[in-house]
Formats: sequence, structure tokens, C-alpha cells
Amino acid sequence: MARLILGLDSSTQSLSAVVIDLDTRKVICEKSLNFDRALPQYKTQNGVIPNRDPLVKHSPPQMWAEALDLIFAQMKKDGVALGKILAVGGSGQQHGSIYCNERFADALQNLDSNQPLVENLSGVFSRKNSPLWMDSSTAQECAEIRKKLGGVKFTASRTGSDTFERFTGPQIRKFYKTEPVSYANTSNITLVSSFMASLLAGKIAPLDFGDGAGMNLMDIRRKNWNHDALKATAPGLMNKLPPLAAAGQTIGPVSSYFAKKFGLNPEALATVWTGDNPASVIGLGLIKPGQSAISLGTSDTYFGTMEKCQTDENGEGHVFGSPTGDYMTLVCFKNGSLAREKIREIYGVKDWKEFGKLVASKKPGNDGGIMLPWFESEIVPRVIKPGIHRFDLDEKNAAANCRAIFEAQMMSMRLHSQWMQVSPEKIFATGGASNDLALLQVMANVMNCRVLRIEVSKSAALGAALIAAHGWLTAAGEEPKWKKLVAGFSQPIPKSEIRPDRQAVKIYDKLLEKYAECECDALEKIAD
Ligand code: XUL
Repeated sequence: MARLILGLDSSTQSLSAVVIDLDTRKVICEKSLNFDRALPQYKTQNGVIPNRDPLVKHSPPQMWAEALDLIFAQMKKDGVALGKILAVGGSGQQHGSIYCNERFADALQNLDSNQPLVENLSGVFSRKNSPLWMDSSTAQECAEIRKKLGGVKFTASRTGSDTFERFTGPQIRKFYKTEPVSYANTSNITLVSSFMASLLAGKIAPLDFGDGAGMNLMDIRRKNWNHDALKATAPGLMNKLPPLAAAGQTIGPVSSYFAKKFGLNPEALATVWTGDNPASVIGLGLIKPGQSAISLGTSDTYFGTMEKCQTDENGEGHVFGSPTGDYMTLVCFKNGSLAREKIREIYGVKDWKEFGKLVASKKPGNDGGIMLPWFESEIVPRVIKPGIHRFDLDEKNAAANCRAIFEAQMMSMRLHSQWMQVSPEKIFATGGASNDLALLQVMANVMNCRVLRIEVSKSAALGAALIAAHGWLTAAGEEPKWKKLVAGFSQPIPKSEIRPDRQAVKIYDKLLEKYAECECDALEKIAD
């Protein structure tokens, strides 16, 4: 009998599913459901509820639950062999949090398959909407927690990161300060990953060390809740948080809700979910320390595996637990694909092929033209006031502006990842924009490194499936090896290697200095 494993990824804009066959080592089903299009009743834009305050980014948690019903219904309709699934795992956009009252645990235990999930969850939320990773409205709370923990360096060395606006601790503190009664009525705070896993398991699911590290609440080395951080955040917090566990650890059989309603194997094991970035580490096969990847998605991220926990003293980057038991480093840029899309829209570029052609039509270095594309507030460098800044760049020149945004994104990545002190031999590129060769050439030249394209559009969902497979094999008494487990699933596309061009590398080495000055100028202007 085929050994099938399901991996889900609940991201900002969509819910994706990947089913893998462990024996043939093939992905046998890939699905995606876009929240704006499939669930228009929630009125989200790119998965987010429009808000007058540009710093506030929230989503309705009911939408994520309803998407789970929908994607299972679609898989059933398409004849996916749900009855043969042995384990279900998943990943979620990181940092986003869901607040439930004391009815949550009961509701999970008694999910009625004659009612949709959303009906089953009616009355369990103690906070209407969930703050997301894109939210940057907690600068004040970040400062308060950081101060109590002894400054940037100490906060980072204890929790893996300095306090960040999108991290769950500062978000919880803001909720406690602004809605103390609702905070008091909250019995459970889950992240997107542990919320979705709880629905599947029919009980409150643990939070893994990857997503747990995105809260400014977990001791990054001991991998337990840090009491000083909890105290600095909000009173009584310990009792509201789920336990911590390794990603992929089995929770128990899936809730009978999914078996009865969609024909999911009732013995399939629900496993602990992780964040989308830690899952991508596995989906891309980055199991050896020193391997790095750039993901060009809603957020652009640069991440890699690391053996020893080494945190960023300057506080720009993060250390999370990796599903392999090692650590991972990550730098996250908010103005990723949505910013590229904005430029495409502004210049009326009809599609990404055309965009790539325009990028390739200009010389490396763009004749010194630089753009800081902060359409939204930015995480790295910290920018609270959005705005586009151009330096020696003609606003009317479409090609120059298309090239400028990607060069800026890559130069920012290079500049702000220096703390990782890794010089990767090669970088794996993934995410939507990684199909564009012109963009990848810019990546190779700016990073001065070989770039390989990986043939997985859904690296997080694939990683989630592999992590669940690891958990299932372990529960079956085997001792699975990561190297063997990921082999065959995430191969670089043959002949996809892009080598840096020596001349262009020299140009960017020089231009990086100008880029750094432009960033300082713009940040000073914003601060005035
Ligand atoms: C990582 C981060 C984003 C989200 C995107 O720290 O905030 O990459 O995980 O879903």
C-alpha cells in the first residue's frame, strides 16, 4: 500500500496542500486556494483585512478554518486518496496569533461533521481578528519588552531575536494593554501553525521550536518558555500558551470530523506544525549547516541552517529552531512580491515575462540608479513610515525602475545578512519570482554566489509533508535520517545553475556602499 503523507501550508494569501508518496518519492497532488478569491465574504486584500491604519494588518481566523474545510472538500472531489493518508502536517505564516476563550478546547473535542468548522468554532474567539506578521503597530511594546529584558543584545541572545513589531510577544502585550478584559477572557493563544494543527487534531496542539522562536517568548537555547520574557509581556501568560514540542511530533489521530466528512483515514496521525520558513528549510532540502536559500514570496526571506545558536547582536536577523533539531537563521523583508507587483502596476508592465525583459534590458548597476521600495513599513531596515525613495533614478523610466527594485531588494539582503557570517557555496532560489532568469542573474551577481532553482513551487507545504513523514516514521519505531527522507523530493532543476558574472559582481561590490548610504539618508529623512 502506498504510504501517503499530507502537508498543508496556511500562508498570508493562500492555503496550499501537497500529498507525497514516500515510496515512489513523488508529489502526487498539489493544490492551492487563494483566500481573496475563494472566500470573498471575508473581504480581504491579499489575505489581509483593509485597515485605515497602514501599520495594522489583521486577518479573520475563521477564514483560515473555512479554507481548511474547502481544501479538503476539493481534494475529496478530485479523488485524492484521503483514506490512505498516514499523517498530516503543516506550516503557517509565522508570528500571527489567534485568541480563544475557555470554550475552545471543548469545541475542538466535539467537532460536529454535520456543521462547517466555522460553525463549530462559533463563540470561541476572544479577539475578533488575528494580528499578522505584516503588522508593525507595536513599536511601543517592543521598546518596553526590550528594556525589561536588558536591551537588544540580551533580548536576541535569550529569545533568538531582538523584539520585532510582528513578533507575537509584543502583539500580545498590545492586546493586553488595549483590551485588558478580552485578554483576561483569553484562555489559549495559538499561532497560525498551532491553531490549524489544533483543528486537525481535535485538541489544543503544541507549538514547535521554529514558530515558538518567533514570539520573543521562548528561550532559544533551552527551548522552553522564558519566564522573564513572559513577565515582561503580559500577566498570566504562561497559562494561556500551548506546550512546546518538536515539529512533526505526533499529537494523536486526526479528529473524527475530517474522517467522517471527507473520508480522511481515521488512523492518520495529526502532527505538530511549524512556521512556513522552517518548513521551507526541509522542503528545499537544506539539512546541512551552511546551506542557504532565498525565498521570493509575499515576504522575501534569506535563510539557512546553522549548527550552533549564534544570534545577531545588532538585532536585525533571527534565529529559529529548525525542524532538524539544529537552528536556522533568517532575515525577513516585508516589501517582497507585493512591492514588485506595485512597480509592475505603476509602469503598466503586462506580465512577469515582460518585467524580466525590462530588467535584462538595463546594465548591472542600473547606471547608479537606486530605489528604496518601502511601499509598506519595512522590517529590515526598520522603517515605520512607508515611502518610495529614488536616488539618481528617473521616475519615468520603466526599465530602470523595474531593475532598480530588484537590485535594491538583493543589495538589502546582502547588506543585512552579513551578521550570519556565512559565505554560501550556492543559494537555492524559491518562490514565485524565482522562475525569472533575469532576476536570478541579478541575485547571483549581487550575492556573488551560484544560484540554483529548485523545482518546488510549494516548498513550505512539501517541507511540512516531509516533517510529518519524519514524525510518522519515528512513531512507527524507525529512526529516519533527514538526508534520506528529503532525497529525490527537492532537486535543483537540471542545468538551472546561474553563475555570477565577474564584471557585474565588481559593480555591485561598489554600488553596495552607495546603497548603504542611500538607506542611511532615507532613514534620517524619515526620522526628522
Ligand atoms: C518570517 C516572516 C514571514 C512570514 C511569511 O519571520 O515574518 O516570512 O513567515 O509568511
